[in-house]
Amino acid sequence: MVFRMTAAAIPIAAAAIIAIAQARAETIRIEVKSLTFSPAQVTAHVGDTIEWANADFIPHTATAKNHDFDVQLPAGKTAKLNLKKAGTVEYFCRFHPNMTGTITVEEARR
Ligand SMILES: [Cu+2]
Repeated sequence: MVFRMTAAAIPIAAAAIIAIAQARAETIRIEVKSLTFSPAQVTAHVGDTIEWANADFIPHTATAKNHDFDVQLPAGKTAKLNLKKAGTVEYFCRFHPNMTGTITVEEARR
């Protein structure tokens, strides 16, 4: 017996593949408190989301040294970034350049 995928089945299969990829993606939370990123170093995978939670009463940013991203972190708010490519990115806060962190992004999970 030959399995044939009908045209109607293709979108369903694609949706299933996307659902699996999303199920494997993780959200990595970084606390922003007392002018520090904690943890300062995280490892993630392509497809994961970084979520910064700013517990300070002043705004910060998560700004990549290589200009890959520049995320505003208003006081008391969270902000998210979806990781789209592998590599190590160092970032800092534009308002407080002593605040630094590193995200090591590995290839997507399989
Ligand atoms: Cu700051």
